[in-house]
Amino acid sequence: MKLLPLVLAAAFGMLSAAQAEDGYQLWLRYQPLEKPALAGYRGVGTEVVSASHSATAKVTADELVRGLSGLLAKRIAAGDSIRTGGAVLFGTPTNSPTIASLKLPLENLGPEGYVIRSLTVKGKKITVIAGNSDIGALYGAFRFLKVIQTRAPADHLDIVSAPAVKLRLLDHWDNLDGTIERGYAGASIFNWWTLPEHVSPRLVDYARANASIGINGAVVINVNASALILTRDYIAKVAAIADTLRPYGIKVYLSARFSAPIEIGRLPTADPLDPAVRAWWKNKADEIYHAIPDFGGFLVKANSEGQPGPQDYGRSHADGANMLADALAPHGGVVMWRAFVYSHEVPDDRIKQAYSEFKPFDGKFRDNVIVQVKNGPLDFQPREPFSALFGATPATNTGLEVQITKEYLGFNTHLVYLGPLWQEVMQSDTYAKGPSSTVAKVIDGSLFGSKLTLMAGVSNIGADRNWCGSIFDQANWYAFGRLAWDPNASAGDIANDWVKLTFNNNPALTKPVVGLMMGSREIAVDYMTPLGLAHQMGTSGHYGPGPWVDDAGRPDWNPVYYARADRSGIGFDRTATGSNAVAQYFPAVADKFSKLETTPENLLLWFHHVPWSYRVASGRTLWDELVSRYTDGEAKVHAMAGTWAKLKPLIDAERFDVTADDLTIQERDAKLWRDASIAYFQSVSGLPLPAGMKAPAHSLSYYKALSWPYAPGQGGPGRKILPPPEDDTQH
Ligand code: GCW
Repeated sequence: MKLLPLVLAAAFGMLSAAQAEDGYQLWLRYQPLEKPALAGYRGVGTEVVSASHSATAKVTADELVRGLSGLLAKRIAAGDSIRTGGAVLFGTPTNSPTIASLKLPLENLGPEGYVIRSLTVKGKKITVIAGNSDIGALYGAFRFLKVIQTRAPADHLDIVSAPAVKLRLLDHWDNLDGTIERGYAGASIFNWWTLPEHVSPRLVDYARANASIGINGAVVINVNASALILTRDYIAKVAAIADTLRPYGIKVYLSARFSAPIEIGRLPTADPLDPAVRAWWKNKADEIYHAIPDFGGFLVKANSEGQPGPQDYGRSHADGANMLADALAPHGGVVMWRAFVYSHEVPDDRIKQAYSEFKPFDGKFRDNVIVQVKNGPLDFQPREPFSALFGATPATNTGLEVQITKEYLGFNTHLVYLGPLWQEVMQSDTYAKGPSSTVAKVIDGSLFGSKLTLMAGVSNIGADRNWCGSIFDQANWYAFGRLAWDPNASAGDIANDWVKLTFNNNPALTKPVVGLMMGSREIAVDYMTPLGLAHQMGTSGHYGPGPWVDDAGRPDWNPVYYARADRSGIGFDRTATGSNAVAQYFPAVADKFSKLETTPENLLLWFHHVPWSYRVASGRTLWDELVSRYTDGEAKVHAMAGTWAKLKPLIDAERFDVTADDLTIQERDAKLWRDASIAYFQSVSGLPLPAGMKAPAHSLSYYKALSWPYAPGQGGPGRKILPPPEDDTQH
């Protein structure tokens, strides 16, 4: 008799979940509810019903069966008509006469929105999940499962939701050799070598996870792109990925190397105004769409960090983007053209360059081009102000790029939840059209009425069993999807959901864990780059402190370029007396950042060169404050580890232990950051440590001599590309 639960568990596909808590199942664990909670879901019933036979409807039914049978620990059947009371009916008004007859408020929800309603139809209690397309219903199904996973009431549901942003994309910086630039979770999940014949089943779970949070596109290779991806054999491989992701509403996109017409097309030039080049891209687009009819489009990094681009031929970013846009337009594809451009040949403050390059071209881009702007004007630092480009180009589609992988925030071993960082960006007020012109409104298109909207996140996914390199980094993937769906969502609510889905619903656990997450980003800022400092990381690998570095090959890659510390003070003067970057913001913002007194303290050294003796809000001198911030950061990581240790009885051993180990690494790193930074800045300021502050453990020369040649995430294409042989297929 004892066998029965085990047999049932196996039948419902729950066995693997019970066996290993290795993080593979992410937030889709569907563990059986506790007995008291189960009682609340009796009305959900035992049937999943749909009249649609599309591939998407099939995976929706599979997910509902999997989720409900796991959560409710009972047998759930899938069918095409309601037989008993207590069914879950999903579909669209077109494929379900029942849904059509209900006249649900679907008109303004677009192709991806959904309605979930608890109803009684012909005397039977049902939960209806309806969209205008099967994809909308799939999103609704995941939302419905979340209701039960988080133990929210499910008997009087009336949920209406639609995404605010059209393109919600993961940008993979995955290389064709399987490495990932800035990837800390193992090798790429795209196994180019065995594609297209073998598609890893893991890609199905990848698609499920993405669909569950509304992600609807993936750029599958690095922006530092290899042109090989555009060759016939690789297009076939990409097509196999596209076929796998399609039922989940996910389109594939490719990074396009601007010089591909030369490298694989045998043309002498890649000049965007050259007719042969234009024809080459047009043919290439036709070829791709022949293999992948719903191909999303191209992402381009051009004339940035050594990448080729239109400026190599004296042409503009608009010329380059529009050429590709024209090639894709007949097929409905888009071009995402990155604004992350800067050149060491330009003698201006690096953070001003994207704005200077793109602002003059406002209105010059085709409708199917979207300029993709990093959240801050520099490069995914622990804290930056929002990029001045948001709001500055009303006649240009403008999308937001954030980095989910934590290149500058402790890789995969530091517990840093990025929700608050992204929320801070979204809620920043650009003042483009007066107060309340938030970045969120630029991104969702409401500020300027843009139709093509985008939020892209640089993926943190790899082939590690837990996908992201740590359990808590899964929260960043999750939060990205949720914020792309709703840029005004609260980072705290998202964290709360994630903890419930990932661990359990016990408030003794959820409260402290959400607390850990919500405080974590500010703590990382303090031990790495407090008070508006930026880019103080070691060269290349970007691991660990390197505030003294002044030989990185280009001035604007050097930490000393950013901190500008000297005997008199520290910080980058970006006011009118300095680089005047403040002038790129709208007047209300520029005024605020121009004055020392009105600049938020957390951006002080970003905008001002401040004397060491300046008194900050705490009453301390700037020097004392800087030392205290580093010290606080380190102390708070120690406290985080203590909080986690107390949670041991509430978490499975596997996920508890690995996270505890990561926190030990984070403590070690925070101490290193604190000590090395203080040792260096003290050598510059010549000031004594504030009373009671412990001295760095080592001398400055010790810290300077440290190096981490094997810091992960430094893989790159770097291969010589030979054009493939001419197609000599014998028909
Ligand atoms: O953050 C920097 C990274 C590069 C990256 C670049 C970019 C893909 O250090 O590795 O290259 O930004 O965003 O293009």
